[in-house]
Amino acid sequence: MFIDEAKVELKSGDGGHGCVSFRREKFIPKGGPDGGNGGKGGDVILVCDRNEGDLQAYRWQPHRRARNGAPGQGRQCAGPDGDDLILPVPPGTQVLEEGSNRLVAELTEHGERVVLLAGGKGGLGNMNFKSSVNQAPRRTTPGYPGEEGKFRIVLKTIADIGLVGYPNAGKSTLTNLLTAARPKMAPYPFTTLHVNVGVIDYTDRFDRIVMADIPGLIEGAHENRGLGHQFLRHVERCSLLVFIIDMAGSENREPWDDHRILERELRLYSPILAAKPRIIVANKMDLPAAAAKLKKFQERVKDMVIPISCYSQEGIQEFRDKLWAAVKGPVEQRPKAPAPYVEPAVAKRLAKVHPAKVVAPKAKAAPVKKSAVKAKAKPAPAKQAKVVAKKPVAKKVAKVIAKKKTAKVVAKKKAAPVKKAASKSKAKKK
Ligand SMILES: Nc1nc2c(ncn2[C@@H]2O[C@H](COP(=O)(O)OP(=O)(O)OP(=O)(O)O)[C@@H](O)[C@H]2O)c(=O)[nH]1
Ligand SMILES: [Mg+2]
Repeated sequence: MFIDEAKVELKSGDGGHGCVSFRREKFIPKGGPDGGNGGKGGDVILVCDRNEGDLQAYRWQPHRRARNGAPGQGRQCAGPDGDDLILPVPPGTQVLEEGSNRLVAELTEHGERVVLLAGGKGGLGNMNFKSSVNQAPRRTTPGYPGEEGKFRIVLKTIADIGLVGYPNAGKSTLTNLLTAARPKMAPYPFTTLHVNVGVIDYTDRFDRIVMADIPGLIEGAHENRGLGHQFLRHVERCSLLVFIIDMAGSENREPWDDHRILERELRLYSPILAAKPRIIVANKMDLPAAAAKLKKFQERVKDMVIPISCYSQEGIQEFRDKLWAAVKGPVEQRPKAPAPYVEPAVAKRLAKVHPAKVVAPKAKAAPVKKSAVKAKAKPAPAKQAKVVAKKPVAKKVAKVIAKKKTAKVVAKKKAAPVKKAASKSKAKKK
């Protein structure tokens, strides 16, 4: 049985008490205090060990404690320290405080050590308290108590890619084909009951990709239907998700419905997991119904789709290459994280409040554009206003100019009779 979660109660060792003792020897009267210190209590230490497969040991033996330090002894002898409690855990283990669910420790690398609970310090023997004024002290200090706590230990498998799909989609068959792992495969749902980790060897590239095959997801897994969705924690650390979809659409399901439901279940488990980049593997392409459905499926889905068949091994080499490019290749070649999902109802409401911020679907894009156009059109009245404001000025100026012109004309007209009169007087003189 594979156990990936366990509750434990741990306690580090108490420190040993200090000792009261006096030196008693022939010919040495009043030898003085020689009580030694107590030993330190043992620590509780977690050690990451790649040879550990799961947390079974903790499920069956949840109460563990380190040894106490021994009390001090006469002749200035300190008590021995208590042995540490070494707890080996598989890579990817998280330790959470029970109740608060605070992450206390996380071990990912082989050989990593974490002191979870420190042992209590030993007490002081009476030899520490001698002085010129107190030459026979009977004083000691007790050992400090060790720490204790209740923890939840959770294993989150470390893998580069995680296979996500409906039961019977062919996840275990693909793992068998590409890696040396041998998960059980059978034509009935929920064959796989726990995570299986396999390694895809790229000997030509001197590289490898670790793949996690997890149990199948079904609609309502977030409500504990099927095997629930807790095992998705094993793909939480993956850098890429690989959706395996049965393209032949067995059990009266359509591949695009499977894809939609898988996406939804991921979102309901964790939005962080749903935001991971993904590629889609269209499996069972050897079956007759698959080719027609693949076309329809590709029209509906934006992510990269790789058609394969685990039976005929069609597309397997291409899948291996694309997988390597997506996980280890240049950053530009890797699939990008999907755009954050917004529920249609929420998108509608948000569009009303923040029209510019919501990326509305195509049909709704028009009102945003209109508003944008309106927003652009708004400054126009201001310009008009300027023009309007300018007009009266222009009119006034025009009036003033007109007045000046008329005045000049009048002046000229008035001046003309003077000239005529002058010419008349000149004629009279002649
Ligand atoms: N025709 C055909 N059948 C396939 C192909 N791949 C897998 N199968 C069959 O599909 C069935 C289910 O395969 P599994 O690998 O056990 O599926 P799974 O996704 O691991 O299923 P669970 O462990 O139940 O979640 C088996 O009978 C396989 O032989 C394929 O490419 N073509
Ligand atoms: Mg399986």
